[in-house]
Formats: sequence, C-alpha cells, structure tokens
Amino acid sequence: MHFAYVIAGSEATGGAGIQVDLKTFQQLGVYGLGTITCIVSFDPKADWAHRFVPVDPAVIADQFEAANASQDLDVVKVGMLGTPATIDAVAAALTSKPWRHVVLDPVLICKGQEPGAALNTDNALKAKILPLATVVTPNNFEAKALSGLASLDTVDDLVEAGRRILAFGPAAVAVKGGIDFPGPDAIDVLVERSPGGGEPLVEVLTAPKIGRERVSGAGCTFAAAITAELAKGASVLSAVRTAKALVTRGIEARVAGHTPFDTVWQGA
Ligand code: PXL
Repeated sequence: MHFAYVIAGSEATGGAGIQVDLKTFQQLGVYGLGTITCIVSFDPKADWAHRFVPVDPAVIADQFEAANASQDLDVVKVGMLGTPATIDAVAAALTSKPWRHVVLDPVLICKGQEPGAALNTDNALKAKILPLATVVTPNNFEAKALSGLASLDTVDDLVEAGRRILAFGPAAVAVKGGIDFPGPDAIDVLVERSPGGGEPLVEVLTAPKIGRERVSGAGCTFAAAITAELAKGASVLSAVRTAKALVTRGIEARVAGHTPFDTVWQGA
C-alpha cells in the first residue's frame, strides 16, 4: 500500500481543497491522509462569497502528529494555508522530519480575502514554505506573483517563470498556463533542476482547452495527482504527465452544481 498525505483547507462544496485531494488520491489507488488548515464555506446567500475560518495552530500540530504516528509518510501535498500563523505551524511540522517529496500548490489570494491580509500570507508562504517544497505547481496568477514577471503570454514566459521560481529552492516547478493563457491549448511547463547542475530540464505539456470557463478543483486535482504518483514511486516528469491526463479527463467529465463553476470529477 502506498500512502499520500495532504495538508490543506476544507472547501465545503467538495469542489476544491482537501476533499478534492483525498478523492484524487483514491482515484489513483493510494491511501490518503489529511490535515485540515482552514475551513472555507462559500456563502450561497451572497453570491458564493468566501467565508474563511483558520484552524487553531495547536490543532494543526495535533492532526500532523496523529497522521504521522499512524503511518510512515514521506510524500506530502501542501494546499491552502490561509494565515501567517498557519504557515508557521505547517513550516514547523514539515521541518520536524525528512520528506522524499513536498508538493506545494501555492494557493495565494482566494476570492473574498482582504488583499492586505493576503499579502502577509503570500510573503510568509514564499519565505517559509516554498524553500521546503520539492515540486511547486503555480497557476498563471501565482507564477506571476512568485516570479515577478508582469505577464505570461508565451511558452518562453512560462519557462522563465519556472526558472525564477526554481531559484527559491524547489527541485521542480510545473507552471500551469491554464484558461488565461492565449491560444487554443492548455499548456503546462515543467522546469526541473538538472541533476548535473547544468541548465534546467524543460518539458512542455499540451492538451486542447476544454471550453472557455474556469473549472473548480483543477489545480487541486493536478497537485494531488502528482503527489499520489510520487508516493507510488514515479519520477516527477511521469507524475506530472499522469496528473495532466487525469485533470483533462476530469474536466471533460466535469460536474455541474448550483455553484458559479463546474467542478472536476475525480472518477473519470
Ligand atoms: O482552488 C484553491 C482552493 C484551495 N483550497 C481551498 C479552497 C480553494 C478555493 O476556493 O477553498 C480550501
């Protein structure tokens, strides 16, 4: 049995966050364990505005202790953290033991959060969690924020963003062009540190865009699938390829609800 662990937020509609991570782990045949960092409940009475409650850092530490005492975990995904205090708690937990892989989905500002509060959180994430990651999966917006590039309009821009984020310490960066990237294709670029210390290895992954609407949970599913594949022993490149194929299938089979966005189906 392979085990994959996730530290992330709960999203009450089941379309993002730890619910998606655990479903993805199951889809890929790994046993999932999770630690909840915060609780997000969109408000259907207020246009699905963001309601956010952080979990007490001591309770995050308790969950981490229980999960890691129950199994020998060496591959972890980190999703939404949400506050500087949560980031401190998660950084302390992550540095308490060695990991084979730390996959970071660098969830930055979430709809409805105060930009001022989010800036502290973004800076803390960059300073304290990013250097612990081995694989980082920024979307278009996050890649701009982390790399400092103003726009990502070409594949070369995606590669340059990945190279800049690599400089913060991770071994690999998978930059997701996503729906905002120009053109008919959903393009992801994997930039990996070269084992020999030379130029980074670059792999461009392409699939036709499916529709023009954002689908909830695609980023969570992608990072969780990479995590599950790494837990099974796959290489980073193979894990990213499997994750992209799985997300593509999951978007094709997306699930509609009363929410503003459809969500990925982790059963396709
Ligand atoms: O999709 C990013 C995301 C991750 N985790 C949680 C979320 C969201 C977006 O809403 O709520 C808990």
